Order: sequence, then structure tokens, then C-alpha cells
Amino acid sequence: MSSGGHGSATDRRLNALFRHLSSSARMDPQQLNSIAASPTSANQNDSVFSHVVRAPEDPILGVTVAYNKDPSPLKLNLGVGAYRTEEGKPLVLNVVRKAEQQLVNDRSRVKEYLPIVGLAEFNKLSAKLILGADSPAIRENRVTTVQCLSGTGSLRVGAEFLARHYHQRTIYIPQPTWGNHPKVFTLAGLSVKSYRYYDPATRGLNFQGLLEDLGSAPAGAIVLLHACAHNPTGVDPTLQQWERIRQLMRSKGLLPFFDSAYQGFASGSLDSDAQSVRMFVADGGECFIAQSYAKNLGLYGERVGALSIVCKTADVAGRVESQVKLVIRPMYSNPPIHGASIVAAILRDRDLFNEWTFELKAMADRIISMRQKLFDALRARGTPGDWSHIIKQIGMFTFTGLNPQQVAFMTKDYHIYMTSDGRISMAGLSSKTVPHLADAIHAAVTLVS
Ligand code: KET
Repeated sequence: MSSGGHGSATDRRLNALFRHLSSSARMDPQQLNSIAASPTSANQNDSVFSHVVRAPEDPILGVTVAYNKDPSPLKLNLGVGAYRTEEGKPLVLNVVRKAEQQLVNDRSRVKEYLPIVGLAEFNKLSAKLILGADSPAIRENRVTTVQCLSGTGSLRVGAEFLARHYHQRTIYIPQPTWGNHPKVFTLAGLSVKSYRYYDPATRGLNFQGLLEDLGSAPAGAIVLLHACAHNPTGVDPTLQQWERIRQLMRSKGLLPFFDSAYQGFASGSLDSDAQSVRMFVADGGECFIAQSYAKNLGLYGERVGALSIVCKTADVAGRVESQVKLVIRPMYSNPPIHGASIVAAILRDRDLFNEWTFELKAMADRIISMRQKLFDALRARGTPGDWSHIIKQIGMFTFTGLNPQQVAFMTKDYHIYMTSDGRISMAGLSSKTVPHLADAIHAAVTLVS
């Protein structure tokens, strides 16, 4: 257990975990008594886990669980952010198939453990992908990149490092944000606060609120920023707004932690979608970046991502990396080899890389065309309300503005599955299913308030 005294990161983590578990467990007094009873008085047939109460399903992944149980042929899963084809099928990119074939054909490949930080070539190429090939930070060797378990694992490793080694343990996350963010950061030992981000009235950015909240954050606080295609709102700052955010954060010494889970999905261009991150790196300051290849390469289940930490000097970066290794080793020892090898094969080869950018653009374009189709379908039905946000928002999701009752109605009567905050994954929609969704939305807004 902890040897660091009461204030240590481990203690804080355990306390946070305990609070989390006891608040979700809601034990009744009888159960508490049976836990308190001595082992000798317990019935031999009682499980030592009989006090464990069933936890609720995850708000996002639980939608798929409910969907899978529904026998209706009409059912439609717009919950999880996972790309589907026009036929409603998961997509393995052609370029991924090619890279995998290369790997299989290469008999010299072995299955040895990777180093704690993962595949070196993958790390180098991932840093180049997000920071740009000509990034001075890379040239000056002041970026450390470690392969992690997709975006989530990268966020968690970064947060664990910060909880141990950074003086300010408060992280500000946007309101709203991806539902897993508060859990990842709390369990890592950080204290989570939020900053205003979305304005339901305009269905756009609450820029003033954002500036005020970051302006009154304590010096040095960590700030989680969605690099592009903000989840769940689909609302991103403009480049001018990013510049204001950058100036404010740098003037207060706030530490940026970028979550880049959708590079290429917002605009269809890998470089355009990395601009926010590159602005913060261009000023020579420090930042964290968690990258995921789940969406943009369709490698969801391969769990491949990277954490980059941009430091002031190469010397600091080296020492930081040595400590990140101490975070990773007792957690999962070292990352898996297959997904990272696929990514490295694609990023290192000009032809495969170009092919990827075409396939990525095609995915982004199909999502954009679904936005237009859904918007047109609602207009055609005369559905009350202004639905222009469907075509204005970007990335994988539309934040519809439907309330939890309307969502529950659509699930019950139309077998449409989505998160209760009214987010729909546009990537799960196809020309064939748009009319069904439009009918459901029309019925929901006219019948359920
Ligand atoms: N960040 C954001 C903003 C995000 O939306 C996701 C996944 C992740 C990180 C983590 O992805 P990973 O698969 O660990 O690389 N979001 C979708 C899936 C999920 O909730 O796990 C979603 O919001 O549907």
C-alpha cells in the first residue's frame, strides 16, 4: 500500500475510488451488517461477494448492450461513435487489410514483448502525425511519445503521470464532455472541475463563459481540450477563438491536455484537424496529447493510441519518459504489438498513407452527407424547430437537443438507440435509415415534451 503518507496520489486515488464505489453501491443496513459480521458467523453458502450490487451499464457502451437485446428488425444503433457503411456494416479500411497482409507475409516478425513505451517507430510517426512533419518540438527532441491502449489508455497514463509529478492536480473539463473523462481523471487521482463550453440556447460555443471560467481557474491548472470534433456537441472553436484560448492559457500557465480522438473526422483532413494542437506547440510551451486510432483508422478493438508529452527541453522529456514508464509497467507492463504495427506500416509508406487519407475523407464525407439528408428529411416533414445545427455541427455526432424523455420514446416506439443526452452518431446512419430516424424525431418532438 501507500508509503507516501496521507496526501499521496495513491491515497487520493483510493479515496476517490472508495467514494465512487460506495455512492454507486447504495448498500442497505442489513448488507452492511453482514459485511461487518465476523467470517465465522457467516453462512458457509454465502458468497463473500453477496454484498456486491449490480452496477448500471455504461451510458455509452450500455446503449449497444440494450440494442443487441432488441429483436426488432427496425432497430438502429446510433449510440457508440463507430463508423458504419451505407449498408450499416462495420468497416475495415482497405489500407488496414493491406498492412495486415504485409505483416502476415513477413515471416521475420516475432511476438516478443514490446518495450514498456511500445513500438518506437509507431511512436515517432504518431508524434509527426499530430504535430506535423516539420515540428520544431520533434526536431529538438523535446517530445516523448509512448504507445498506449487507444485514446482512453493514453488519457489515463497521462493523468496518472500528472497526479504523481505535477504540482497542480485540478483538471478542467468542458461542460459537457465525453462521459468517460471525469471517471478517467478522478480515478487517476486528479480533481475534476468543469468549464462552460456549450450554449444550449444557440447550440454553439459559449465562448464568453469558456474564457471567464478558464480565466478564473487557479494558475497551473490542467485543461482538457478536444483537439477537434468535440464530443458530444460537434461544436469546435474557430481558429481565432483557439488563438484567444491559447493566449489566455499561456498567460495563466494553464497546462493543455489535448484529447485527439477524431483527427481527420472533422474536416476530412488530418492536418486541418491538428491545427489547434499545433498552435499550442508552436509557441514553445508544454502540453499533453492523447491520440486514438480507433476512429480514423477504424482500429477500435485493436486498442492503439499514443500519449505525447511536449516538454521545454530534451533533457526534461527524457526524465519525464523515464517516469511514465514507471506508471505503465505495473498497470499493463507493455502495450500490444499488432495494432501499432498496422499503424506504423501505413504511416511509413507514402502510398499506403495516401490511400488512408482517401478512405478517411470518404468516411468524413459520408457523415457530412448524412447530416444534409437528415436535415432535409426533417424539413420535408415540417418538424417543429430549427434543425440547422445538424448541418453546422462537425465530426461524428449531432447533439440534437432532444431530451431524455424524447430519447426514451424513440427507443421504445422506434427502436432507435442513442445516448440519453440526445447525441446521435451520424456515422451509424445510412440513406436507408434516415427516413426512419426523421419519423422518430418528428414524433418525439410533436408528442413528447
Ligand atoms: N476521447 C473522446 C473524446 C472519445 O469520444 C472517445 C471515444 C475516446 C477518447 C476513447 O476512444 P478509444 O476507443 O479509447 O480510443 N468515444 C466513443 C466510444 C466510447 O465511448 O468508448 C463514443 O463516445 O461513443
